[in-house]
Amino acid sequence: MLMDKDEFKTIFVNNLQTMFGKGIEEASINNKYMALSRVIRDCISKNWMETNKQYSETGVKQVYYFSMEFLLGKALDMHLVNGGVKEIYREALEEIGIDLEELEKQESDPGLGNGGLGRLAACFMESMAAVGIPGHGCGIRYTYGLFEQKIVDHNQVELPDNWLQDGYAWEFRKADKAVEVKFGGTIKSNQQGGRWVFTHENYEAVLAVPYDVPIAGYHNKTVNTLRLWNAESLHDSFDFASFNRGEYLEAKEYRSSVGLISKILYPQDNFYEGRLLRLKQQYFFVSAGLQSIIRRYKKKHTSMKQLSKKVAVHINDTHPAIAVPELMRLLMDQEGLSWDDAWKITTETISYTNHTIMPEALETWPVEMFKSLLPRMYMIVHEINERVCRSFWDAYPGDWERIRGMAVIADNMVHMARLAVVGSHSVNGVAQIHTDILKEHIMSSFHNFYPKKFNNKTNGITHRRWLLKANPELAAIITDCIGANWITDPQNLDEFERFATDKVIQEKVQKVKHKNKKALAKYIKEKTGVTVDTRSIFDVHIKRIHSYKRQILNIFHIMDLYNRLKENPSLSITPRTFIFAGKAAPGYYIAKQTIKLISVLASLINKDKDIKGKLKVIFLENYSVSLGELLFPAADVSEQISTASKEASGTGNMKFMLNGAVTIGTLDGANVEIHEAVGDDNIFIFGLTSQQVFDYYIHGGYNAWQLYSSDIRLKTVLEQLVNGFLPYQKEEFRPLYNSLLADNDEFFVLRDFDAYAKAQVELDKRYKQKNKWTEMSIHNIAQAGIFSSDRTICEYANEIWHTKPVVITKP
Ligand code: GFP
Repeated sequence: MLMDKDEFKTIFVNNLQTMFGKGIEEASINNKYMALSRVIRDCISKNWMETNKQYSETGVKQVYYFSMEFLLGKALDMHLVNGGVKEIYREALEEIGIDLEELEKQESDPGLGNGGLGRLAACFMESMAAVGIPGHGCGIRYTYGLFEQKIVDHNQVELPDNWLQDGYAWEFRKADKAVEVKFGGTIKSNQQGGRWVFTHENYEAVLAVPYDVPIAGYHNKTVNTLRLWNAESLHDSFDFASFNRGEYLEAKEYRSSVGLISKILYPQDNFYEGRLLRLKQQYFFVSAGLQSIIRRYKKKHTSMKQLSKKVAVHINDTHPAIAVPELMRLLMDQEGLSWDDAWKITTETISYTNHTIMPEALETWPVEMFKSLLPRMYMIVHEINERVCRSFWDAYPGDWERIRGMAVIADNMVHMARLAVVGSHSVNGVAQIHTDILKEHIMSSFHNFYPKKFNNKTNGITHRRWLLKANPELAAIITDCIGANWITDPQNLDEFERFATDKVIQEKVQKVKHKNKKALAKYIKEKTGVTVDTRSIFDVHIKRIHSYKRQILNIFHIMDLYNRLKENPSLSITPRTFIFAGKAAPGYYIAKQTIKLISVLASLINKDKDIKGKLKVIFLENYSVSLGELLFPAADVSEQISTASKEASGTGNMKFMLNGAVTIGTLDGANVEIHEAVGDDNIFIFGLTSQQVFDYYIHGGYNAWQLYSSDIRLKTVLEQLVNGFLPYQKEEFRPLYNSLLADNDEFFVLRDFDAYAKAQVELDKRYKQKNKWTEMSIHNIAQAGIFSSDRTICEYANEIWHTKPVVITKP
């Protein structure tokens, strides 16, 4: 990075001239943003080339992280922070009359992901570069990211997220590295010289063009690559041949269907919708990614046999599981290897992370669809299935039921999770409890058959984005107390523990929290018109809207609190601001109703003078990485209240903790490990355990009606959904009401209500002791080090990928 202010200014001004033919006075804010990005881009490019050169020269093993989603967040500020130039550039720009923050606002926030899974991939990319792991991402360059959410008349409305509209400053189109991906057609096989040769005929070919995004490390010279593939027509933008044949219309149709492949991100999380286009997207980027990996590998190696020593391919959930047969195809059909050799290399190269146990998220494709879109893939999957089923049979002779539950093709469906398990050498869950559930329940047969494959890698978050960048003043306090080592060695954050009872530090931490709350309050005022009390508890529930995440439980607690305040306006509670944000999948009815309920409730409560401002409810629209960066630092309370066993890990819980918010949560996902890290005194745990939840599912015995009838608070709140109490159409929330009563409350909202309400009372009590609360807050910050994705990434590198960090030396 350029460290000299004057040099920086000269180059910046020069960029304005060469890029836009303008001087500072005429240039628009966007011009200035682009010119600044260019300064950074150019500096990074040198390190980027050098990184690739050194990777290639040292022959170190490369990791490729395949993911349908990378929820990156804005890049400019991150580059400035990681490059250590933020203050220098801010000052330099100020001297020429430019406000850095205004420029930063110009950047679009690439929403190429739905939630946790995509954000995890982005944190991993940042950590790999920071730690020096030679790790690259492989994904899709969606023209439209996750929809933009607006709330209109209490309803979620989805608008297209046209994030590429003004260009994306951080991508490099590499047209010369494009590859072809083939769909449909037929496969002809014949024997040549004693081996089978497969020819693909009458296929539809699509051009996959890579756009590379540099991922720079922290204060080092490593720049890794995130390669995003764009689908393009193989023909020129105008297909003269078809035009001359009078087939212009068809040619146009072809181009638009090709473009569709990388057009839009499916807005589903934890839910699988068997769309052909989705399967097309999966094969598209997986095939393109693997082809490019093999091409690069072959530059240095003549035999494919070393592939797994030089390359690790990691599949983020089952979405890229088609990598298993595709790598087999490339090794056999293209490189001429035998089945056995190809299978050995494939399984040694690929590893897989499972992210959910929700049955509705499990991907299975109808055989007919799979076969006609990907005929060669089907042949290979079929053969894989035959072979693995034979070995299952040897292990469990006669146990048809078990084998049916393990077969890759069963009941006329291709089961992607099973394909991922059999075709990889490592299967990991994302928190200890989740891995245990996989081993003992969901994948117990596989665990029994392949005990060594299963392992746990508890998720993590990059503390550089989520603390150093998002909450610089808290970061500065920490650095003043314990030095700056924690930025590269986050486990050192535990040295901050010593300051938990230090009154001076407590006061500083309180001041920063209050400042962050004020910034959020300002944003809330701008966006919703509601004034919130910055001395109230900021109780924050931000994540995708999903029944298992139980936003409804939180809402019921708010409704009950409101009822109690109406009854007794002098009820002694600490004023609370309940803040929600999150998107609902467009076709997920109950999730959309949940948003509507929050919004309606907010309109009722926020203007009710009787409760003297003790309660406010806020729904912030369009939750994104950028909004998260404003919310986490301002939160007092972190709501992590999913039904135990359902949330594989959660990562928002870690971001809150790192910013000093105290968790109220169930023993689910990584909450269990957060609880272990901070101890009983620094967290509010309540509700059913996952064992109890399983027991209810297996043995029955849960009766929502009984609870409804015996708990007057619940009865009142539930009735209020349907008796006209809410200022909305009376029958609107009947389906929600029914899901809790007629359908017996699948996610145990009523069952956990009492425990939750009690935990909230305890929390309120504790918040009143200001210094005690801050002490808890500091404990949380100090124990957050193990939840850094630097730790997670090192575990993946050591235990799954078997690769080591490389120090990139001077360019
Ligand atoms: C999924 C799981 C989360 C987990 C993330 C990352 O998140 O519990 O933390 O993956 O492993 F549900 P979503 O993509 O569904 O948000």
